[in-house]
Amino acid sequence: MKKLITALVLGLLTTSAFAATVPVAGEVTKINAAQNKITLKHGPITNLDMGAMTMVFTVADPAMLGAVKVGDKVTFEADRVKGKLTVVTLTAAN
Ligand SMILES: [Cu+2]
Repeated sequence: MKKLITALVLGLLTTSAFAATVPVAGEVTKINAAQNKITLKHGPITNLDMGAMTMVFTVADPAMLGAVKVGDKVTFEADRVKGKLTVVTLTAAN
């Protein structure tokens, strides 16, 4: 029984809700400043259990959108914030 409980605790600790964000490579395909959103073609996001795809994210800070433009290669970190998939850091790759 003790082993089972330990396994359950370890299982909880390894779910994505507890995982730290990791840097991900992406490319900006669309910027929607009015809605505070950015579309990124991105590689796998391990902390969100997500494979490579193109999708829309909310940005944590509207100023992020002024620092990049469509076509830019970027490095970003994403997390689930208040139920929304959110870009929490964003930097142009070069
Ligand atoms: Cu995605």
